[in-house]
Amino acid sequence: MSNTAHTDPKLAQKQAVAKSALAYIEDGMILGVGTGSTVNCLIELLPQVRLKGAVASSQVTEDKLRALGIEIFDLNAVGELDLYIDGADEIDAHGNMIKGGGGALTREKIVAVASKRFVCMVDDSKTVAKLGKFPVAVEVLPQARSYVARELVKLGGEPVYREGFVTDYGNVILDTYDLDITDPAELESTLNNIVGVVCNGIFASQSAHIMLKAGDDGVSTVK
Ligand code: ABF
Repeated sequence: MSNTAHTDPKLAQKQAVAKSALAYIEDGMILGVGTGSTVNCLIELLPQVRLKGAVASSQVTEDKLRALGIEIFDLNAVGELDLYIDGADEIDAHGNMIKGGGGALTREKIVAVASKRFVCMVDDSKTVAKLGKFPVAVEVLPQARSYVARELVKLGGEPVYREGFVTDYGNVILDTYDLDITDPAELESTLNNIVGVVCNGIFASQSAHIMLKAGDDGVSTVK
């Protein structure tokens, strides 16, 4: 058996962008922390800053933060957060994003909407002129799965059931390909209006305020 470890070709960019995100963290704050491999690079750096604690956007993130001794707060107990830092699967020039490849979209959206500022960290594979190559994750109540799938087809999408995956809230995910995302905010709202949909992976109403974009030449900031 080969012992060649799988290496992420974008790891260096993820580490660089995570390092630059540290500049947005203030002493003593309660930080909203996202989910994914880019955020994992940030979590590794958090012992360098002085946080009061964190609100986590997934159980996986929560476990990693606890392992570092960072106190976890319930969002209901802390009110509005000053800052949420997360990654994305795709982001356009306006800060609209597709998120949810990791399946934590609902909790991510809740923490994002409860935060004053959203800083999104991406490597150069994530920036797009128009959203939509990456499938839109639609979190659905299990009983509504077939109905919602038919509605997504009517919208021109091709939903694929994410088999063997259950969200932190006990729901299922339909990864939906081929949606026309000309107007991200409108499609986000249309998807939310389908009965049985809990949340969808278009983040237009919660677009990023600041995009930190890593490239081979360093990290640039788009506001
Ligand atoms: C999360 O992290 C998700 O919304 C998105 O799917 C993912 C990006 O992950 P990675 O940083 O591993 O590319 O925020």
